[in-house]
Amino acid sequence: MEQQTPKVRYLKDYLPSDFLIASIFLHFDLHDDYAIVKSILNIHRNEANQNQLSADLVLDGVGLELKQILLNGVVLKPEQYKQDEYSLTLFKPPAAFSLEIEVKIEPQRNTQLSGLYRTGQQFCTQCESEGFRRITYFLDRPDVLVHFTTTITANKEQYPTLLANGNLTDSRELENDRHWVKWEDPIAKPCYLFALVAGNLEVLEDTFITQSDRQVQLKIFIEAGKREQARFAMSALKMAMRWDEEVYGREYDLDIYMIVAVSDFNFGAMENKGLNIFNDRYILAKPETATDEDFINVQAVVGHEYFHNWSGNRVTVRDWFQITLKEGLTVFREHQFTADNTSHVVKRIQEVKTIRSTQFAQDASPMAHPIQPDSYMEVTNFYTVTVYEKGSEVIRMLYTLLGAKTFREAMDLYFSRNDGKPVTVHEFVQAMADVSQLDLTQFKHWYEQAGTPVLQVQDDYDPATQVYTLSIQQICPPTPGQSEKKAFHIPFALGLLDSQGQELSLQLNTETKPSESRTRVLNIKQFSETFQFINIPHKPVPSLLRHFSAPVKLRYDYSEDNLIFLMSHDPDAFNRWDASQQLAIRILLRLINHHQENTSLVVPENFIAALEKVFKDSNLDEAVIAEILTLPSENYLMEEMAVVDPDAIHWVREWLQKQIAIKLQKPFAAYYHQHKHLTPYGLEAKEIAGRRLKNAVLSYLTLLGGDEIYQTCLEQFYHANNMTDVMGAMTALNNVECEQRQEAITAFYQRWQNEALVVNKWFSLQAQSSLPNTLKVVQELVNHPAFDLKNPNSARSLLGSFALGNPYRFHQIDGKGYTFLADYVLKIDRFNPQLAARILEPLIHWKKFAGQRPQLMKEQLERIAATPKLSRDIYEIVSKSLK
Ligand code: B3K
Ligand code: ZN
Repeated sequence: MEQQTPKVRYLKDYLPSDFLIASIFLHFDLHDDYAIVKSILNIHRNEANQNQLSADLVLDGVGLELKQILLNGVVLKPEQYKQDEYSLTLFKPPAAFSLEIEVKIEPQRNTQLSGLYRTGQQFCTQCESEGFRRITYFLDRPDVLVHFTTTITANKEQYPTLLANGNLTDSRELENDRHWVKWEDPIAKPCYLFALVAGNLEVLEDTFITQSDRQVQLKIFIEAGKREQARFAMSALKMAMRWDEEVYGREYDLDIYMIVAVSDFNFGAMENKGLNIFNDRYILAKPETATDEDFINVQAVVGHEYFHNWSGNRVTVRDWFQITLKEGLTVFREHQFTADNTSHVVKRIQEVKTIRSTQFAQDASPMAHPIQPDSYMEVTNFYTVTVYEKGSEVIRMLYTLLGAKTFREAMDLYFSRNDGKPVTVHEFVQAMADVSQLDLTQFKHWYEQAGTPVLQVQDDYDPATQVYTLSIQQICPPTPGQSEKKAFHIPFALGLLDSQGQELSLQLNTETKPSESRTRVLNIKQFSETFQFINIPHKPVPSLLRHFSAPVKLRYDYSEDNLIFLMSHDPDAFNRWDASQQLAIRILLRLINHHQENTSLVVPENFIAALEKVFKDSNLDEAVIAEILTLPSENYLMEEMAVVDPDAIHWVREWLQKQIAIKLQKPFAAYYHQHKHLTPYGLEAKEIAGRRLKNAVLSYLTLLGGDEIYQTCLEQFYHANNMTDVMGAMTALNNVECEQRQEAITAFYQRWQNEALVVNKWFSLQAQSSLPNTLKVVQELVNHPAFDLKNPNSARSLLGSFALGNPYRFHQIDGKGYTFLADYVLKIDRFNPQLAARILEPLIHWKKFAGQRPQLMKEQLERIAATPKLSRDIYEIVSKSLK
């Protein structure tokens, strides 16, 4: 590779900053084609730092045009400092001093959406992780906490709304149609939490009374005309504020909380202190344009960013190796919040699906990393499903080990002990250990070791002694840089069922009496362990890894009969679903084998009969029924195969779906016709579940083909009073070549062409079709007038949906999908590396595929690697993938 190899940063090299900044006065002078940023920094040496390595002060800065620099009011001479592409070094400054810096930047040319940039007619910022250095010279690291005062001037007509963190303390009119505002943030923060917004925005306002009776002003800023669409987000915000008080005792600390929705944003949203900036897809929602899932996501992301105010902002991170300290914890809190407001079982099922279909894959890839990585080239590559979702699973395990009450006490201690400090995962685990008195030394391996442990379980029942023995082995596969693993501490939840499906009481041979709960958590700490349950009258059926009590792969040789038994009898609804998944996987893998060997496929009557029983079980939540009826995704199946054959996976999965549809046509049709009638749209869990099952059933029925059912889809499409049902009909039609599909696609665009977020659904749907011409369609859609490669939502809806959401067509054997993706990765890398890195992801798993695919994928990776001037983001992923 020709480019300069980016530097690798190591956790072990962490050193505190030699200098600290007590306060910054920041002034922004905004113009359409440039901005002047003046700052006054009050700097002093870090007395606490014994190392005192450098006498020089090195400030971070990228893409800045330095206009002026003064130390204690005196202009610096050229020999007193030096500048390079990434920094400004001051030679031997005094122990305490003020530094005045003036730089010029060009936000309108900032296409990577990091730092200060333009979106539509607005200015906004994104500083995490290292965006602040694109605004001015600074110590751009999270362990430097600073008091911010921000002033802004801009044209009054174009930018009537001027926002920054904290409280608005002053404002005035200026000459030449300009105005000036002053914002002061009373709470010291790292610069990654800085935010500024300027624009002509509408606002939705409300208030919240905190538990200690303080009034907080709430404001959500949106583009003109969209106020109504922010109401749901506002109610979600108030729910989140109340929930955090009730569940964690956490109260909001400032007098104002603002959210701004923008349409160009690299990810979901950002928790800037008092001024969240959101991707508008997680704010705007109305029934005609947002699906049930969209509504739930809005609630989740609004909650997530709000919860960061304590887990992330008040207690922040020492360095960027600690992302999971705030993200894993905040995802866990967000999941609890969503579960409390929807359904615990359904929410858990969805979390586990994400872990199994995407996180397990990452853990088995060349980019595998522990939730606390020990090195990186580009930190933005580490905002991953591992750091976030597996990070949340690790917190959940602590929650399981400590129990709700002790966990809450430990959280209280964590917050009070570390308030206002930048800390590491160590401080978090320490608070958990101190309160619970548990030894968590071994548990910490979850933070340090990558890879998905496999739990191999064997059992034995002795009728003579009535002892049931479980032998458990954990195997921890090697990952890049970690060939040997230490044993994990794994909480393993299980129940034992008798032949009627009743839960047996559980007593280990080491215990004097049975435990109260019928779900028992075993602590697995060795590579190999045995547990004996006594007084078990008959051979039980084990219900293992309940609620997915640890992010592991469970291997236990269930008979199909046992899985069917669990599917219909486990009192634990989550494990009913999980049994259906295990059985489906087993059947699908067997069918795939037969398909590859060209032997004829035998319909799994027992499985389909079990599905029918579940479908007719009136005691079960309809959303859980829908989940059980949904076969494991192609991505999850890919994870379960040693050599992945995407064609066989797709073909067999569809074949099995058809068999289910044939057998259950009658009850499905009856259900659909009973439930198709319009009712007013509502977001109660029951209403959402009803739509979910109705649309699942419609998809099955559509697989059977025929004009009549296609027409039924079209009717639902035209008559629906909400986007969930519109999309349900479109999804059902999406994989069949028929007039009705074409009609729906055309009509959908006609109707929604002015709503960018809805047009993205239209792109996404077409990109996910299994029809043979999908790649061609995607290649045409990139030239569609509504497609905007520079807008991350738009780019992801088409390119991401195709490459990540449509493995069958992306991995088509001629390799054209790979070339197409690589072309776009290179194109996007030139203007937005973070976006390019996300799109590149599917190519990194090249080694595990069947046929010529590995070779073809590798060629594209090599082509990317050989391209000059790659970003650090792409360089890191490509070079690690090719190792
Ligand atoms: N903390 C941000 C993510 C920042 C990503 C930077 N590349 C949003 C969140 O997780 O809440
Ligand atoms: Zn977060």
